[in-house]
Amino acid sequence: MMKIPTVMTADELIESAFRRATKVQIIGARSKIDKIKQMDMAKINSVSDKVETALRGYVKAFPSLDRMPPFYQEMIGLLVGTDQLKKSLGAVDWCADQVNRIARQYRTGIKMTKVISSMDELRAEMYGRTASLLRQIDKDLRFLNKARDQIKALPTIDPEARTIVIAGAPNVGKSQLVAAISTAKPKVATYPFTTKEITVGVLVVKRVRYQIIDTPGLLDRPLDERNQIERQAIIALRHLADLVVFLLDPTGSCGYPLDYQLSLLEQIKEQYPKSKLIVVENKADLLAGKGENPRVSALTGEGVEELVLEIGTILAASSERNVFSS
Ligand SMILES: Nc1nc2c(ncn2[C@@H]2O[C@H](COP(=O)(O)OP(=O)(O)OP(=O)(O)O)[C@@H](O)[C@H]2O)c(=O)[nH]1
Ligand SMILES: [Mg+2]
Repeated sequence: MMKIPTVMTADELIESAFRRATKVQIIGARSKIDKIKQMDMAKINSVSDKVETALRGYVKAFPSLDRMPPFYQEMIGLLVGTDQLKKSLGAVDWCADQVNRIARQYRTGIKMTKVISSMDELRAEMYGRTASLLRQIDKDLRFLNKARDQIKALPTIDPEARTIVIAGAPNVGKSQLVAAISTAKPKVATYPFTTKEITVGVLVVKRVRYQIIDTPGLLDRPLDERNQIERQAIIALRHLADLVVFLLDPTGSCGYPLDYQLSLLEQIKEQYPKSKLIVVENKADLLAGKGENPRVSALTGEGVEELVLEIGTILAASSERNVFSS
């Protein structure tokens, strides 16, 4: 969703900066000693420029969390870790300052000396110190590169579109339903915890475009016991839902008895009392008679069209928007 460049490791940066410096050329030196002096200074500039530009570029490329919509703030906090992110960005910034500082120091040193061998020695020393500074922040650079991949993989949420969040216990057919009614193609499988992250699809009802979100299955347990996968569903419920469709599997073939699912439903209703919520029973193809709530079969398509129309009606009637609110 955001454009962040690949973050190089310390060794990659060192290699690339030193390689670039070998290409430095000096034209029009007045003497041999002048040429060497200029050459060593230019190499130092080249190395420090390259390193500083790369490091400052990383710091700038990472989105500033405070200015992000709360959904992204929480997702990055959950998946990446806000404290470590801030620490690592701080370390990278610090390193850029240090490289700049020692480059200045060694340029002055070279300027002052008249001995050819000390010029080369000073330049080599500057290289060594730069490399060791970079190695000091190698852990941070690697962390940032991983963070970059995680941030890039976050779903793109349209802040303008009304949003439906499909929630429920594991294996009840949430992904099957989202696949049946929207452009999303989440994985559907016979076992629980198939969905490990949020998937976004688009659903058009009466020419209005809605966003629909498939979430990982939730267990009936308190928030502080929820794992990282479940917490993504909670974050979607908290920040994105204009309408929650709570899906039940009354057959229990999902592996969780109906009572268990109803207890989870009560918890969700209590925690998000402001969200509009409808309860839908899935797997109608396996059920006889009528249920307490509207029934669908995400598998055969039975009742699905009615559900979609109902969703459209509810969302069209509500003027309030929830997207990106906290
Ligand atoms: N018979 C029947 N099976 C269904 C129906 N909907 C889903 N299933 C099956 O139920 C199983 C679970 O479906 P998923 O869509 O992966 O369930 P989920 O709720 O997304 O599961 P998690 O992502 O693990 O939480 C799959 O084997 C589906 O084919 C339905 O209406 N009828
Ligand atoms: Mg799923």
